[in-house]
Amino acid sequence: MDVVNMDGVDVNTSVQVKSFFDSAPALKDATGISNKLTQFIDKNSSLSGSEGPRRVVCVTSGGTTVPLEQRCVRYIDNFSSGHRGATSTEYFLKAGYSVIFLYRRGTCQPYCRSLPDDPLLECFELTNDSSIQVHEPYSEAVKIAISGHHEAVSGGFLLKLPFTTIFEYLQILRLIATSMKNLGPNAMFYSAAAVSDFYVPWESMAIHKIQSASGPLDLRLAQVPKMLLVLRKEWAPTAFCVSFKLETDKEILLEKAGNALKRYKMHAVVANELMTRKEVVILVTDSGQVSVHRENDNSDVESPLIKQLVEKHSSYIKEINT
Ligand code: 9Z3
Repeated sequence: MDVVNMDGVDVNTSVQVKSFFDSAPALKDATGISNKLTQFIDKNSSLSGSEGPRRVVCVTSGGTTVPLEQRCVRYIDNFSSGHRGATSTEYFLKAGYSVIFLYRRGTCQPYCRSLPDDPLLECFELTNDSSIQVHEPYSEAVKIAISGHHEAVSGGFLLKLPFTTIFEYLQILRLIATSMKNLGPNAMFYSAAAVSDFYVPWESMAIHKIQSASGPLDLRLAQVPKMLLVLRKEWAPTAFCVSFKLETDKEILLEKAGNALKRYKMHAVVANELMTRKEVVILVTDSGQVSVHRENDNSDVESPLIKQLVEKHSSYIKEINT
């Protein structure tokens, strides 16, 4: 039998969470991040849209790394490109939300999806008089990137916070969640980041570069505590919470997504399969499962997905407020 705290998190998870944070290396510039968050939330909570107070969504994006050494040379990583998070951010902004974009350094950024891999070198060229101009084939993509990004950031509607390791990710997520508490049901979490399931606890991690001369390496990885439940129950108890379930085996995807919905008390789980993730996702809620498809090869599955989530969020806010 699980022993459960007042807030619904089992005691075992609480102990693991406490030990994760107690032993994590201190977050660099925690005060600077907190100040940015306070400013962003204060500004946005005083704004209102056509449907009441402005809503704020935290979109997490890209994969966390697991360092193997404290003075890190090697780490475990995963495939996530950050495309889902960046694209979804654009659609949330379009829908009138403000977005806290918690992203893995170096991954895909909102409004930059149509730019080439090395935008600075490929999109710009030197003219004969040594000034810089946009290389014609990219002029439209560059305009979209600069104007979209500028409008969102200078308007105070987009706050971008980078992470690399699992330690940074979870520490920043906790800061975001606690600063969003005042927004009540107008807050949403959209957890598209691919979060490591296993990690090396800081205190049992080698300090220096692991030596290959010592022969084959045996590593014991601890399980990352199930933070979704803590997010939902302790850090942001009134927010609307959406998580993602990724599998490569279609047969187990929906069962796993259903389990996540119940276990972590999510309001919605987006189930996706690795190979088809850009074409179709399945939205799993208490009312059932709905397949969401992109309209054509040139459109984004995030467009209909965000539309459905915004509707569900509206119903949730209404229900809480009545
Ligand atoms: C997702 O499932 C995202 O949709 C993808 C997006 C990572 C597949 P890309 O960044 O890919 O566009 O290349 N994110 C959540 C993945 C995840 O780790 N979920 C955990 C799980 O499946 C729950 S937190 O157990």
